[in-house]
Amino acid sequence: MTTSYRTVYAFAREMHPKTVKHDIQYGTAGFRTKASNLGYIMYRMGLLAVLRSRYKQGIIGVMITASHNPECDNGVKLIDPHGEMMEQSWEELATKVANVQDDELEQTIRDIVQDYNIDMSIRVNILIGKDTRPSSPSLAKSVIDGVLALSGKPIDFGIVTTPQMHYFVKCRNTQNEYGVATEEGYYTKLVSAFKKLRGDKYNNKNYENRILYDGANGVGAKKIKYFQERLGECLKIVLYNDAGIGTGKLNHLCGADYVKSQQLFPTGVPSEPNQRCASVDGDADRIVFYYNDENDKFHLLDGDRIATLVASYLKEIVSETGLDLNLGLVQTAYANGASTDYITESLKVPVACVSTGVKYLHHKALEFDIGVYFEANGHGTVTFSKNAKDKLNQAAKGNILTESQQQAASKLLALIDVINETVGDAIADLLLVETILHAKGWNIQDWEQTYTDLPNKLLKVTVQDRNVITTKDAERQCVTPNGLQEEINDLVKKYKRGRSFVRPSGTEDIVRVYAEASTKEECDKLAAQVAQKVYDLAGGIGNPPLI
Ligand code: G16
Repeated sequence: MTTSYRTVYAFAREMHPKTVKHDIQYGTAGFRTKASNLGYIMYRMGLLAVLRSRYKQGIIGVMITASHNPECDNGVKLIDPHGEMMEQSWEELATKVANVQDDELEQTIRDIVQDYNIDMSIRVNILIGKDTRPSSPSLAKSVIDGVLALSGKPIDFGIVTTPQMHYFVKCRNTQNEYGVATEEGYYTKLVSAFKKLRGDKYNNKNYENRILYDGANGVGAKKIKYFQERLGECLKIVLYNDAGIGTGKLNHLCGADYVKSQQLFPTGVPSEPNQRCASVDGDADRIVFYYNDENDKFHLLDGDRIATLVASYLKEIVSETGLDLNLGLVQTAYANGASTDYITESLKVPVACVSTGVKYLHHKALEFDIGVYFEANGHGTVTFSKNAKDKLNQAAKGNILTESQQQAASKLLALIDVINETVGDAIADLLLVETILHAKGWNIQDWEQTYTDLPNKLLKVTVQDRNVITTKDAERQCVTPNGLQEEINDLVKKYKRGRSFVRPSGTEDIVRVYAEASTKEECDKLAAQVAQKVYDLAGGIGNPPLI
């Protein structure tokens, strides 16, 4: 044991010395910064993963990715045994382990072992995956060194999507009950369920089985090919932005984050009037849909749209089963006001609002039998409680229900298998949306017509220290700097259906500004004015935002 702890410092000093003086924070989805600053953080997260694994007595996952960030960045997401993001109570420990000096690392590890009463003799496996960034292989090596320094066993899954890693972790921890913990197992589970639901009729009414897919030049482009092979004519996925490894174009002018935040058609995808398109992000955990109409006007169907489509469909099937299952939807402050109105007033589904970050949405969703959660940026999934699954399994088998109720229960069970319940999964979500559109016989315009989005705008403001901005009420209110919220309130009052909030990003070194209002002009103006206030009161640097 002592030897093992010594290795911790020896490896740190010799191979992974701390290179950054300032503290690096655990953000919305783990540590994320310039890849060149991350070697020692990765090593230390390898150590932490082993501690967490021994503490939880389960398999832990480490995913190396900076998702939507530019290619020069990288990051790390830790995955808990249920396949969810690491529990928040350990984020503080992660920050501590990441930032202590090299010669304090050994003692920090000792303290954690003691405080959490961790049995260091337990054999543990740590699953490691990475995205296509050129920096990822060497960072994976650092994680592996961390795992080995505490005598854990690293299992390298190579280049995979983030949601695949979450899936593998859950499968391993459930002894493959959730699915087989291999890429093949993942493809087979999703594709078989999708094909079962689709049947022989590939098109239905207004629905046509062809979609243009923007792979963001990342792992989402690599992995969709396995689906194309397996789906064949059943769903024609036409792939664009598949530049492969190291081309320097990851997420550049394409991908889900670009399309959502710029509200623009991505580069590299041909504009065919009224054709349904989808973009995923750099680690394929987010997806947004869109099309250009015959006048070349861009139409976006983001995470709010996916949430409403999924919730309305689930509500229908649940009612067809006749079962008593409570369905709820979870959003963040970024959710378009019109979507929230539609969910509460038309769908009559309860809505909860939580802070940004899948970790918050996921936990809230677990409170329902069926919890649908989506961030407006396209990150989300559906969770099903054990109670819901038990009832559905019984209903599908038993004789207590009518035939149509039994069929609805079987359909819902198949739908569960199209969904990756562990985390937002762009490709699983694509299959889910395609299944629902097919079932409804809808094209993308039919989907869009369910309600009208309020014009909305996202801006970024660079400030000296983004932490001067603190928030409350699920990030809808700004607490500091003093006076900023009052200024925002005064501005919002001037606009019909105006709403705006600001928050520090947890993945980029910027402050995010969101605004919505009844017209595009007013919305753009409100966003720019709020951004200017942030610049003035929160220590803006560089060029002031344009009004
Ligand atoms: C991560 C999180 C998301 C969050 C996004 C942006 O996504 O998983 O929940 O919405 O960052 O966060 P922030 O506004 O704090 O920068 P991804 O896809 O980049 O991993």
